[in-house]
Amino acid sequence: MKKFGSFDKAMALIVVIVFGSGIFAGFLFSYGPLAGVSGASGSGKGVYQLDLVITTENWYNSTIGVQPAYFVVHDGKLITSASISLPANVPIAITIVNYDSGAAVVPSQFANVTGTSGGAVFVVNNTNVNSTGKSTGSGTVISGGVMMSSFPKDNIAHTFSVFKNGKTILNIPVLPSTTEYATFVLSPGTYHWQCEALCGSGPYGDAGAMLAPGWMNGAVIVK
Ligand SMILES: [Cu+2]
Repeated sequence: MKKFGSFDKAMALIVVIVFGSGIFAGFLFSYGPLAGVSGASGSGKGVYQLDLVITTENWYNSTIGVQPAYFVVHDGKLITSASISLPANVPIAITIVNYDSGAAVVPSQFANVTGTSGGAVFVVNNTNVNSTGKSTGSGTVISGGVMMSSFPKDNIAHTFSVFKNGKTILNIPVLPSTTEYATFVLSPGTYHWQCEALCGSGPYGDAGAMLAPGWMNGAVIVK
């Protein structure tokens, strides 16, 4: 075991542990990056980390070409999001890394956050230079990061929306080219997740990925 003699090294280690393990999202319990970083060593206990990545250049078929898709990060790999298993009654810290720079049409009720702690999402700075918000000037341009509970409905790329018996349990709108953090808790059961932004193919954007499990919808099994 290596000993860390200096404060700097200890802090560096903490930063590596916090960011490297994905526990960073746990800071949402205390609603602020500073509070979270200082309390991160304890806040990871009992928190389940769900890391999702949205990429755009995924080959769908020869008619449609490429489509966007959600993936789950598991053991350092991207795996299908067709069925997401989560523990029941445990805080789920979700991280959504969105590489999609374009916005899609979203019904207005899905522009608001539902079901997260504090009814909000922590949104971190646009990650692509050419993202919609920056290139048009009409979108949401975030300096650093900010807590958001309602989003501009014309500047949402995707949503991570979870339903049970037709009821919206969770709704996280995802801005173009951002990373978002939130926490939520689910009771046992079988849920359905769906992106509510019309990000697929066809004249209305409601085909292709929107209809395909593991692309823009799937099951959420909570037990
Ligand atoms: Cu989508």
